[in-house]
Amino acid sequence: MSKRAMITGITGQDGSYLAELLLDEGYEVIGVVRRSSTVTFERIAHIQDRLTLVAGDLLDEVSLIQVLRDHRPDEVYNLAAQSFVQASWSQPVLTGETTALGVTRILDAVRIVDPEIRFYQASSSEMFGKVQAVPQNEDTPFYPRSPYGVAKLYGHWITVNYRESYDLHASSGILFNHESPRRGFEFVTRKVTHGVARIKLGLDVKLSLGNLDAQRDWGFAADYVRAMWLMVQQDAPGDFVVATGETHAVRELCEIAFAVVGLDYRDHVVIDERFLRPAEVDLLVGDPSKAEKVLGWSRDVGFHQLIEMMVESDMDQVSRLIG
Ligand code: NAP
Ligand code: F7E
Repeated sequence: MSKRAMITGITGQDGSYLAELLLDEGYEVIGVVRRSSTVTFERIAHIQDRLTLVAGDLLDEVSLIQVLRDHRPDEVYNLAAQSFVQASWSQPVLTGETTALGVTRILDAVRIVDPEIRFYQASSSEMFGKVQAVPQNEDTPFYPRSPYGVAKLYGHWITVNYRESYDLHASSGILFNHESPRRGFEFVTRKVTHGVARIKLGLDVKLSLGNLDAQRDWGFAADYVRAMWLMVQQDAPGDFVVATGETHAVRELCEIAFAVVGLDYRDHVVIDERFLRPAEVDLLVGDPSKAEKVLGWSRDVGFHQLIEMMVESDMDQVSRLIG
């Protein structure tokens, strides 16, 4: 009999890649989607007829209990969140309700409906924030620097706590930044690759950005969802850093992305203070040794290849738009 997995956040970047992976592995996939006035299924349109989509919201525990009762999954992947760091300063309470307390709601729903369900929590390198060691691994102390980072830290510890309190098979993936052609437009990689395409195709001249000196460990989303699945397949649950082990500045991202289409970023990028953050995370670089050793995980796509892939995809997309 095929296994059944439930994904919250299935309409997001990671949800769409994870759904593809689980379908390929022969799972029946249930996607939890929140009600909105317009449909947000763009990223899963190509697989929608193979998914079961059900209504639920991380703000409403009863809805989560109901979908678990109705569909009785073997595995739950909690990817839903208010995931944009910058927005977490303008909506700190909503971010806390969704990204922090939402984790308790879904964990509690699992505990009530069937504590045998295996659980994955989407934790984040933003929990390291003002980093206390370089590179960061599972033992590095946390120091979050945004309401989002603080909320994710709560989500991480409540997952550990439910594992220890109720013996749940609950794992937490501490994932560093991961990107793809399906990344939201407000995140810096996609903002840059989409901006490059619009400039190259004559729709824009300038691209406004914030801090070009920030450094991130950027990987490819499709590689990272494989690590999520591997965590849930282990005999014992645990916490795992998933990263490339390399770090690059936003400036370098710009250099590479503009160069893909033969442009120099210095002719187009302007600094706009609106994109600076009240508190910045200056440097992130992860040590994925534990994931490599225990899960047998490794990444296929490197930074340069990732940015090229995103620029090429945005060139296609913007070209189609202008006909
Ligand atoms: P994303 O593209 O922003 O997707 C977020 C998903 O959460 C969307 O499907 C969204 O639904 C859903 N959602 C938001 N609020 C909800 C609510 N109240 N109830 C139910 N669903 C809700 O994020 P992502 O990049 O795929 O990231 C997936 C997860 O990994 C997130 O938890 C994120 O914080 C975490 N993470 C991401 C990264 C990264 O670099 N991408 C790194 C570490 C951790 P709508 O479509 O309706 O908005
Ligand atoms: O910013 C700088 C910005 O918004 C990266 C989320 O998936 O990864 C993501 O969080 C860096 C920051 O991602 C602009 O200041 C400069 O230093 O792409 P980002 P993030 O904040 O690292 C973590 C792991 C998550 O968990 C989150 O969910 O780029 N930056 N100029 C800019 N950033 C943006 N967005 N826009 C700019 O114009």
